[in-house]
This record gives sequence, structure tokens and C-alpha cells, in this order.
Amino acid sequence: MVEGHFGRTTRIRAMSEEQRTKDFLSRIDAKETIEPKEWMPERYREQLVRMMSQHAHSEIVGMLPEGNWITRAPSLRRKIALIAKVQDEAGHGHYIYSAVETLGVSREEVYRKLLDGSAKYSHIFNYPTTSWADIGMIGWLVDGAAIINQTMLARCSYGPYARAMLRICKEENFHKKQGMEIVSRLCRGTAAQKAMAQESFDRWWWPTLMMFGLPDEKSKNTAELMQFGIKLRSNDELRQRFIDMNVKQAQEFGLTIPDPDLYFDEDSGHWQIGPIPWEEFFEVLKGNGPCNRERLDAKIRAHEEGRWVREAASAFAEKRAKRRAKQ
Ligand code: FAQ
Repeated sequence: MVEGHFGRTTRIRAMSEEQRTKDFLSRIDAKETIEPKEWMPERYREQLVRMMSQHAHSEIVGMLPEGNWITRAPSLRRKIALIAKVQDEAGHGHYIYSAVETLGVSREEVYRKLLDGSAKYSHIFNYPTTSWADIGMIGWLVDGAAIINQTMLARCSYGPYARAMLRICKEENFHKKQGMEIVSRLCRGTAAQKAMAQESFDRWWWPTLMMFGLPDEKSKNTAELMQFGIKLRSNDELRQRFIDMNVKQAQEFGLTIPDPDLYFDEDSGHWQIGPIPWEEFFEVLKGNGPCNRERLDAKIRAHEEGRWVREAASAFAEKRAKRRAKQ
């Protein structure tokens, strides 16, 4: 007979901390989904809050590089699609902030850490978008990398995060196709358009590979995340999946991969890349990327300028609650 939520809660209450952890890990091994009100080890909760809040911030800060091109999109069709994409990213941030709240931290607290600079977000959004081709590259490469990572997270052990990922992946797939269409059109266009695509590809290729996190032997979180069923594949496994898929796509576009060491390894059946420039990644993480300051300033300014909206909405909600209480 399947044990119900009430039965499990009563049984877990009677256990020692060690027994509870053992029981929890056996549920993870059995691929059960963990829901917000169920008992979970403190480290599980902490890891989820860390990773999900970084993810939510990435979606929100990720609106800025693309938002930069809304007023300069080359046609009305492109402008409409770009506005919709940027708006989708805001929605993704909100799904994930809501999912973080189920772990007992308020959205205000999580967001404050973004604004005071103590929270991380994906390093990729600290690079500038200097040409229209960058909008194609973000859709194709950045959304493409996010999809590979998030398709795995859609099967992670924490219910609210997994469900948010399912919805997000559907929209990201659309974004990727939109990006590929832009890149494909530029690559089939004039010599100047093709050169613009290549120049942009040269700038985005290596930073995108870093989106999957540090190499497995250097990643301090992967082993624990895998034990908790939060990550189902390691950083290097997902990065390799991305490389194999995108080398082929780049070749189809006629783009040259900016890696003189790249070769196809017949034995493993995978493309092998040269060394990733991790020094650059650490510099961006330290706040020294090309746009770190600009991104944070934009979010701080938007938060200040939106203060009156938050205050008006709270005043309205308070008034309505009082009126309802009287009825
Ligand atoms: N940037 O031990 P690991 C998107 C940090 S969403 C910044 O390997 P972990 C959608 C890491 O936090 C993109 N920091 O870490 C979109 C850790 O620091 P901490 C975001 C990074 O967690 C598209 C330290 O280094 N996606 O693009 C990065 O096991 C287009 C040690 O590293 C997610 O957040 C990095 N790239 O693996 C939006 C998905 N890599 O916290 C707009 C969820 C590592 O210990 C437009 N997150 N660090 O101080 C994950 O899957 C994982 O957290 C990883 C990192 C894979 C990002």
C-alpha cells in the first residue's frame, strides 16, 4: 500500500535526525518527488535556495542584454518577437522566485541579496550585446545551454523546481528556434552579415561553455547535488552534450568554431575541445566582467523607480483586506 502524506509525517516525527536523513535519501534513490511541507535535511534546503535563487536572478538579469536591442531590432516582426522573449524571461524569474519561497525564504530577502551584490547570477549576462547578431547567438547558444541544463532539472527531486522547469523549457525551446533563425538568416545573407555572425559567435562560444559550471573535479557542489537528486548529470556531461550538438549546428550555418584544438574523437564518439579560459570566468565572477557594474546598477535603479508601484499595490491589497474583513 502506498503511504500517504499524513502517515509519512507521523512516522517521520518519531524518528531520530539520522533515521530521517536515511529515509529521505532512500526516497531520493527511489526517485520520489519531495514537496515543500515534507521533512528535508537542512543542507538539501540550503542547496536548493542557493541554486534556485541564482537561477531566478539569472533570468531577471538576463533580460538586460537582450532588452538593449528592443528599440533597434531590424524589423517590426523581430521587435515583437524580442519583446515577447524578454517578457518570457521575466516570467521565468517569477516562477523560480515563487518556487524558492516554498523553502521558507521570502522573495524580498532573496532579491535584496541580488541588489546588494552578495548573490551570484549566471556570469554570461555580464557580457555586452554589441551587434544584432548577439541576439541570435543568445537565443541559439545561451538558451540552448539553458535548455540542456533545465531539461535535466525538470526531473530533479524537488517538486516546485521541477514543475517550474517544465514550463520554462517549453518557452526556451521557442527562444532557441528564434535565435537559430536569426543566425541562419545572417549566415545566408551578405558578406557583411555573415561576418557579423562570425564575430559574434567568436565572442559567445567560450563564455557559453562556462555556463555549465566548473569542471567536475573542481566543482564543490556537484557531488552533493547529485546525492540529493537535484542534479542528475554532472557539469562536464552536460557541457559535452552541448558541444556535440552545437559543433554540428555551427558547421551547418557555415560558422568557424574559434578553437584551433577542436577535433572529433573517433574512440569516444565526441568532439574534444581545447582548454576553456577559466581565468576569464573567475574575473567575471569577481565582478570584473565587461558589464557587471552596469547590470547591477540597472537592477538597483529599476527597483528604486518601481518603489511607488509596490507601495501602491500593497496599500490597495491592505485596503481590500480591511473591507473584506468588515463584510
Ligand atoms: N555563473 O560547484 P559549481 C538562462 C558558481 S538561465 C556564475 O560547479 P553548481 C536563461 C556556482 O554558483 C542560466 N556562477 O556550482 C536565459 C558556485 O558558487 P557558490 C542560469 C557560476 O551549482 C537565457 C561556484 O561557481 N541557469 O540562461 C557559474 O554545482 C537567455 C562553484 O561551481 C541556472 O542557474 C556561472 N556560469 O553548478 C535567460 C541553472 N557556474 O554558489 C535570459 C541552475 C558556476 O557555491 C536569456 N543552476 N558558478 O558560491 C545550475 O544548474 C548550477 O548551479 C550550475 C553551477 C551548473 C550553474
